[in-house]
Amino acid sequence: MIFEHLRLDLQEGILIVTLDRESALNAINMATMDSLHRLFGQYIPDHDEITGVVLTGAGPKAFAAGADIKEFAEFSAQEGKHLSAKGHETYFLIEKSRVPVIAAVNGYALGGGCELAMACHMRIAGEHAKFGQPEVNLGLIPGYGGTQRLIQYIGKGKALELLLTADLINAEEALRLGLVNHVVPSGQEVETSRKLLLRISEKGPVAVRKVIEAVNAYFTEATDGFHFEVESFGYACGTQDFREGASAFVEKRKPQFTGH
Ligand code: DAK
Repeated sequence: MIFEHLRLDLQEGILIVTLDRESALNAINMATMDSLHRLFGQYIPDHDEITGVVLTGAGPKAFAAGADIKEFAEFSAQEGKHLSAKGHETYFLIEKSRVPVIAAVNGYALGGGCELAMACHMRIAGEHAKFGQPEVNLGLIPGYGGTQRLIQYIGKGKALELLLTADLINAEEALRLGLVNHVVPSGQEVETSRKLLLRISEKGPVAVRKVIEAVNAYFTEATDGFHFEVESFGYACGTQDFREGASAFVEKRKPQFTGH
């Protein structure tokens, strides 16, 4: 499968995905969106050897400086709506991925780029990273979930402030607000993310998947997250992974999970 504008590198089960349009600060054009859609919709689900994904941007300046302004500048209302729906679909595929996805934010994460980072399960920021939703500067609103996910991380008041002023925040402020999980020295974003995912890859794969699903359930309209947790707990109790995890504890050894 060919993924335009993406570079892939599989290391010890962790897939490093690099947005590869450095000359445009990795701005997300339609081809990139299509690649992300196929990657998370088909490729990753079809490859069981992938236990985690790191998403980052090429070069030292940007994770992604937004949707590609040059491409969407001439869009009609109908085209805009269509593209927004496609973006939502893609970002939901990331959020619902069976394996954890970490955004390694190595610079600007603006507009559609910030929205992409927010669709990931966790964010590790380099110390020079900058975050923002500057759409109102262009007479637009976020079109890839920014109005919804920013609230989930930083709360309504602060989200409204950032969305309405288009102000950018630095990595430390993003950490303070709860938008990112950790801030690391520039250049160490990917390695820190990879190590975190390697630790998670030692856990029971079914449990990891069910935790992601249960946390997502909290934010899914008409889904009772507590009920979902009860069902998922029961499911996990019936797995070989749980037998193995419990036996390994009793026998004082490391568990060998199979994901069944
Ligand atoms: N799109 C296209 N090209 C971009 C870009 C972007 N978002 N951001 C940067 N570039 C390009 C620049 O045009 C420049 O290209 P050349 O002129 O060299 O050809 C190159 O990347 C380097 O950028 P700069 O020369 O500007 O670099 P600086 O270091 O001086 O400034 C900057 C860095 C990040 C502050 C600046 O590039 C900047 O302000 N960029 C734009 C940030 C921004 O406003 N991003 C867009 C947010 S709005 C939609 C759904 C979603 C969205 C839109 C529509 N639909 C469903 C239709 C989302 C919209 C957004 O993301």
